[in-house]
Amino acid sequence: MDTASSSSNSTMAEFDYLFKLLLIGDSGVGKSTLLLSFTSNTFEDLSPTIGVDFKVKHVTLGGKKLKLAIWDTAGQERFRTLTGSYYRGAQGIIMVYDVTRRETFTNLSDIWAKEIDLYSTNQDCIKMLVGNKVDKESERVVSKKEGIDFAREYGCLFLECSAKTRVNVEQCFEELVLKILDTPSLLTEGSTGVKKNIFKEIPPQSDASTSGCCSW
Ligand SMILES: Nc1nc2c(ncn2[C@@H]2O[C@H](COP(=O)(O)OP(=O)(O)OP(=O)(O)O)[C@@H](O)[C@H]2O)c(=O)[nH]1
Ligand SMILES: [Mg+2]
Repeated sequence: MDTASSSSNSTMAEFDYLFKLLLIGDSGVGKSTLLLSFTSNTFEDLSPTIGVDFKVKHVTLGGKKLKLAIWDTAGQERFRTLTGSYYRGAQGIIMVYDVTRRETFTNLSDIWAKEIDLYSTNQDCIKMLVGNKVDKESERVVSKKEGIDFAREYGCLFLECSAKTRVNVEQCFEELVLKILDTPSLLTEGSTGVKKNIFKEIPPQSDASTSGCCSW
């Protein structure tokens, strides 16, 4: 694993924060294509993901140098028990559906929101809802308003995009990351970016009954 070269001198560090982001959603909605589009600016017809995949991208946003570790999970049900463990410690989760396939949208509440409740360990983790494949406008069956309403109900950010034409692809990741940067608890507790507090010192005069060992 890469680490920042110094936790005390951020100008020397490779990055200020490491953020773990996770892509979830039904098989075929375009998670891997979206990730490829974001990290390599290319479009390829990909095969379904086996288990999980992983890509890294360095960006500078909000004046911070960031290392994004983006985990791309398989949507196929047979991998579900495996992918659950990858929610741990994620600061951001992108839920993707396909605007041309209604079941991928209904499964957000039937499956994916429940998976987040079950497996996510960061209470303040930022969620982003993404409706993909807007280039296929004539085949659209899920309206933008339905996406907005879902996002409002579940407390998510929301965007529609096309991994194929790259419309809104960067915005999906950037809006999510800016919101993470705006959430202090995610910068101190969940982030391992500057290797802070890995070996936490015992606070002076700690009271064992109130300062548990498992606060993060
Ligand atoms: N037209 C169009 N096709 C897309 C878009 N994004 C993905 N696709 C296509 O949709 C299919 C599935 O894309 P993937 O990225 O493999 O889907 P996935 O969500 O990673 O699927 P799993 O790995 O099985 O969970 C591929 O044939 C892609 O080329 C898009 O924005 N527009
Ligand atoms: Mg995939």
